[in-house]
Amino acid sequence: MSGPANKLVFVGGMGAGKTTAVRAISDVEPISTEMPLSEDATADKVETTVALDYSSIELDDGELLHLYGVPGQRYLDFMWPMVCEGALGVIVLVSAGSPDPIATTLELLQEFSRIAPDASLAVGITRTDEHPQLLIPTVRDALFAAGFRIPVLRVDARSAAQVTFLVRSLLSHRYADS
Ligand SMILES: Nc1nc2c(ncn2[C@@H]2O[C@H](COP(=O)(O)OP(=O)(O)O)[C@@H](O)[C@H]2O)c(=O)[nH]1
Ligand SMILES: [Mg+2]
Repeated sequence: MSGPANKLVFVGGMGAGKTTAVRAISDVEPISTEMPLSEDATADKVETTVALDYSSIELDDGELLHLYGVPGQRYLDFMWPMVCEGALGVIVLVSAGSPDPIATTLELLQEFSRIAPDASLAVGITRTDEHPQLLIPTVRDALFAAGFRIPVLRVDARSAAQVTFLVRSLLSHRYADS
């Protein structure tokens, strides 16, 4: 699969906010493959993504940025290399209410920096309004200590402005690096 070059991937566990984030910043109606949630009803929602979200946005220069949301669950990891091929960036979304947000984030960063070594990385911590106990500087320090010097931002996936800011942080970090 040789995907388009202007490609940005959101990855995260169930309820991290991938579908919501893609929808929030899309110019067009997103395509989401949702399936009814079965027994492991750990999330407070009736559907969860088992495959992909896809949409696109037009950047300031008129270029199209393809957006993908891919599940972070291990048993779906066969999708990761396919979705990441040619990606310029990977944004790890993690809910502040997930059991171990820092460990979850680190694990995904380690996986995706291996799968997509040329992609820039950024982290968005969602649902901090519901779970204010998770402090962003704590997350940032932990990731930094593990070698990830990347943008780490609080983001409400429902907010187009906040998701756009996160995307811009990744893009500007990318161009600052090179
Ligand atoms: N309160 C709150 N809800 C959020 C935030 N971000 C996402 N959500 C909600 O979290 C739920 C799960 O998001 P969803 O996009 O379906 O997660 P996905 O499984 O990663 O695709 C949705 O109801 C979102 O509206 C946030 O920052 N605060
Ligand atoms: Mg989803």
